[in-house]
Amino acid sequence: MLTPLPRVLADLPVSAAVLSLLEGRVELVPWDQPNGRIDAIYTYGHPAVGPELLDRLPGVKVVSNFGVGVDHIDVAAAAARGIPVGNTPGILDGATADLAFALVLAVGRRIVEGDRYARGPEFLHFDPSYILGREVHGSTLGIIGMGRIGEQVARRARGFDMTVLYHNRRPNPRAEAATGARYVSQDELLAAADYVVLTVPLSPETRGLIGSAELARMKPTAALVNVARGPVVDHAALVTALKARTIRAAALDVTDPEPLPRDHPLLAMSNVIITPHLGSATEETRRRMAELSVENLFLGLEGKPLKCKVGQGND
Ligand code: 8YV
Repeated sequence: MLTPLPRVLADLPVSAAVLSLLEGRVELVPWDQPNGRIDAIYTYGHPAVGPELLDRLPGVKVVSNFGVGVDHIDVAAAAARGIPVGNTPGILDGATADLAFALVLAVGRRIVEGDRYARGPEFLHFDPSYILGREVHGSTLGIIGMGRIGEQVARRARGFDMTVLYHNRRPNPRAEAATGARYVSQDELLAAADYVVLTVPLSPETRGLIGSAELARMKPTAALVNVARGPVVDHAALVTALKARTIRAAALDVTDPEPLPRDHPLLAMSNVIITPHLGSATEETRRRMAELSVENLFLGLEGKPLKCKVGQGND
C-alpha cells in the first residue's frame, strides 16, 4: 500500500466495481473540490482534462481513463508535463461491436417501434403491412473506422451474409483478411451501404465527419448507426436528412450533446433509436475496464510504465 494514501481526483460516484478495487488504497477527491495535494486523476469520459487543470494540480503523476476514447483529455498537454494517460483499449471491442450490431438489427427491423406498438392500444390483431423493416441479411454494411471495434463489427456481419465495405485513414489488410471486408473511398461506401456504422475515435479530423453532403450521398433506404462519439455526426444535418427522408433511419448510442435536451427533435422521431452510451455496458466488460483502469492508475502512481498508455500504439 502506498503511504500516505494517494489522493485521486475523480468524477464521483465511480462504479461499484471500481470502488471495490480502490477502497482503502486511495482517497477519492470529488471533481469540484480539488483541495490539497492531488496525486492522480481518474476519469469516465468526462469532464475535460486540459492544461489549466493540470497546472492547478502539479502533483498529478497519472491520468487514468475508464474507457478507450480520450477525446476529453488533452493528451499532448499531459505529455508536455510528463504525465502519462492510461485508457482501456482491446477489452471492450466485442461488447461495443455487439451493441453496434444490435442497433443495426433494431433499426433495420424496427424493433423499438414494434415494442411500442405491441404495448399500445392500436395493436388489435396481426396486420401483414405494419412495421415493415429492411433486411439485414444479404445487405451491404459500410464501416467507417476499421480499428479493433470496426473489425469486430465486420466479423459479426459475416454471419448475416452481408457485403462489408469499410473506409479508414489507411487500408487495414489484417482486418480485410480476417473479415473479407473491402476498402473503398468514403463516398463509395456512403453510396452503397444499407447500414453505415461509425466506429471512429473523435478527433479534429472526425468531428462533423457526417454532415449534409455525406448524408445526401446515402441511399434513401439506408440507416446510420453511431457507436463512436456524438460530434462525429452533425446533428442539425441529421435532423434535416431524416425529416426530408434523405435517409430512412438512425440508431445513435452517442449524441451531441449527451444527453440530448428533452425537446431535441431527434427524440420525437419514430425512425430514430437512441441508447444512452451503452457500447461497453456489460457486466463482464465493465469489470475488465475497472481492473485495467485501476491497474493503470496504480502503475502511474508508482512511477512505472502503464499497462495501456495512450499514444503507445495500442489505443
Ligand atoms: C465508456 C466508451 O463506457 O471506452 C469508451 O470510449 O465510450 C465507453 O466504453 C465511456 O467512455 C465512459 O467511460
